[in-house]
Amino acid sequence: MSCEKAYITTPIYYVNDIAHIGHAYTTIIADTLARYSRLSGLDTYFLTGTDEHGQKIEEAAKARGKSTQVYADEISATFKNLWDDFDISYDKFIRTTDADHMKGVQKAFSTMHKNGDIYKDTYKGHYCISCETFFPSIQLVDDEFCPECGKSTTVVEEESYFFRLSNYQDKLLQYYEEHPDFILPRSKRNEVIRFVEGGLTDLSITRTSFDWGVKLPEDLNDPKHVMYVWLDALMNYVTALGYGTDDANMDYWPARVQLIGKDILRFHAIYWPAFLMSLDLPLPKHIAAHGWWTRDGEKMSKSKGNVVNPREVADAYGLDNFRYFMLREVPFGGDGDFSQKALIDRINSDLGNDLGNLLNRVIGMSGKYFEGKVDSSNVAKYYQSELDEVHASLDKLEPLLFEMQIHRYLEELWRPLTVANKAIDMYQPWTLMKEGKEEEAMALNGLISAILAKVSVMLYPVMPEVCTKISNALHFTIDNESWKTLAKGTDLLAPFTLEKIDPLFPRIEEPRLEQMEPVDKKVEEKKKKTKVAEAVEAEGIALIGIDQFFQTSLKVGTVVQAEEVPKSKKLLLLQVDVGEAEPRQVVAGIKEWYSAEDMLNTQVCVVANLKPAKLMGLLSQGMLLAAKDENGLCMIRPEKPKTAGTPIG
Ligand code: ME8
Repeated sequence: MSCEKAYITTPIYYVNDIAHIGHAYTTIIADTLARYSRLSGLDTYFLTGTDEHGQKIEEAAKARGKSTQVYADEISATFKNLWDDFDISYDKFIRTTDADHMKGVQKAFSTMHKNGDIYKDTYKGHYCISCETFFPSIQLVDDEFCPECGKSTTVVEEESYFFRLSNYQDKLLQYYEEHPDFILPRSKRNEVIRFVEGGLTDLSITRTSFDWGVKLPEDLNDPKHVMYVWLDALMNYVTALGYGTDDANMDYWPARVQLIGKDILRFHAIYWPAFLMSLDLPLPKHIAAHGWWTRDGEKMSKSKGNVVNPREVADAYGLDNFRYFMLREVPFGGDGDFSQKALIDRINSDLGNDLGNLLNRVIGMSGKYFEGKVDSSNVAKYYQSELDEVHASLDKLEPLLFEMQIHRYLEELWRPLTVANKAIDMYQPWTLMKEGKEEEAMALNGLISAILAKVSVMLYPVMPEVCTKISNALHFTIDNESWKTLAKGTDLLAPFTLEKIDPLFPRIEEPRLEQMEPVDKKVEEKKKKTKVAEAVEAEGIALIGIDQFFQTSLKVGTVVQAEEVPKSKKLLLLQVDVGEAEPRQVVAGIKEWYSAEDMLNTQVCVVANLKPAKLMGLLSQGMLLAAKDENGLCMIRPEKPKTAGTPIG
């Protein structure tokens, strides 16, 4: 009998630099899903790998004076080694420079071409090498800068093959409509739908101005073109299964979950399904987009040099602890901040106090009163209501995981631990023993051990090493059988003698990483400060480059309407003309110093590219510049009247 299949993928990572915790996060979530999937008896295939073509990689290699292939080999190996050291349970590590992959991509190109979805024309527009993305001029910031990363774009005018993405607009919208959980979390789905409804233009899918990419199929006889890196990269999800070569594992397709970061949602939720439709292949069940990790509140990126090295964190705090922290700390889809303090709090509190202590208590209890023996025969007789509560919680878990509510999964999984800790406090084994209620005390011992066993089966996908230690101590094995009987079923443990083990989560008092090192020497160089920089930084001001400054769009605005926000002591509701089709609504916390009347028809300076936020239920689409000292606050305004929308900088 063939068993149900589950194919789980991560994005393939660019080899322009080594891995940071963002990459580790995606991979750890995917690993958790793959482990759970195997545990629950699904025939699971887990893919990860590296994305090695494109202009960005060619330039990164050049900058290091290496041949592109040698450079790609080196960095790809650092990803693979990291995942191996992290015991990531992938079934295949694909590289886009693999011959089979390249053959598969060519096959896909030919098929799309035969299906009438590819034509040749000229591309004229802007290209951001860092994002490997084309942008029409209208989307650029100040006619030049990339709207995604803020870097300067390159003007491209070259012959190109195009994919008829515009033909897929209606089909995609219909698909999103009919499959409301195709994009997870659902909040991200609306973003995609709005984008597609805004109109899709055909996609340039080949380049002629550089060489580092997959060539077109030979029958097209057009050797100066290489494929656009995103077409090449997205195809990895099926070429890894043998698409275009031997089809060996294509029965794993469509994927159950394709895990990505929110930065690449558009590629996966629009281009990828359109390519698949063109190839007559089914679409994945879920595209799941997680949020962004920052470090101590700052955006973390390879180019900024403030990346957190996952290996350092895992070495200092333990790999399983790091895995637990990442999955528990942030609701899936939301952004998270990495700080050692938050990590230490999670380890000491959730892991040490709730889980570790429980194991210590049961080891202590059985050692002191029963020579280490645990017998569950009478658990139901004394503690049925506790068992019912535990089983009710466990029953809720599985859907949470595959709906990508992993933080909720862990939250719910902690309830049985609370039941166990409460039971000890309430029934007090030492009192039971004093009162001669030995059978009841042993049953309590059995209850706590069973709860620990059940929790460790379900926690295993997140913390495999720790849970294996717990299961060894409790004399059972975590596998599909125990998943069925202990975690999904109501079985208890067979009688056993508890092994004493060292505490799993010794308390952490101090941060273990003095200063987290940047991951790259180049970054180290960048950090060497000039005298001026030192003086400025001594004032507690972090230096930024001009390109970072230009990421902020500042504009002159005219306040065309102003009113008080009811029930608010601080807020005014302003409509500010910043030279766009409609005025922007800005909620400003200035009422202590300015009345609505004071503000009306005056000019202000507006931060115009802030993400909209809600204040007291009102949408605010910008921020006003102001200065505040002990004498109060004043607005920063242009010295002379300026046309609304005039850029500042
Ligand atoms: O985009 N926080 O590769 P990439 C959370 N090659 N996740 C982060 C992160 C952060 N600060 N930084 C990176 C590419 N990630 C393409 C993908 S797939 C066909 C091609 C994670 O090396 C996140 O999952 O830039 C993001 O989507 C991925 O790394 C991008 O890695």
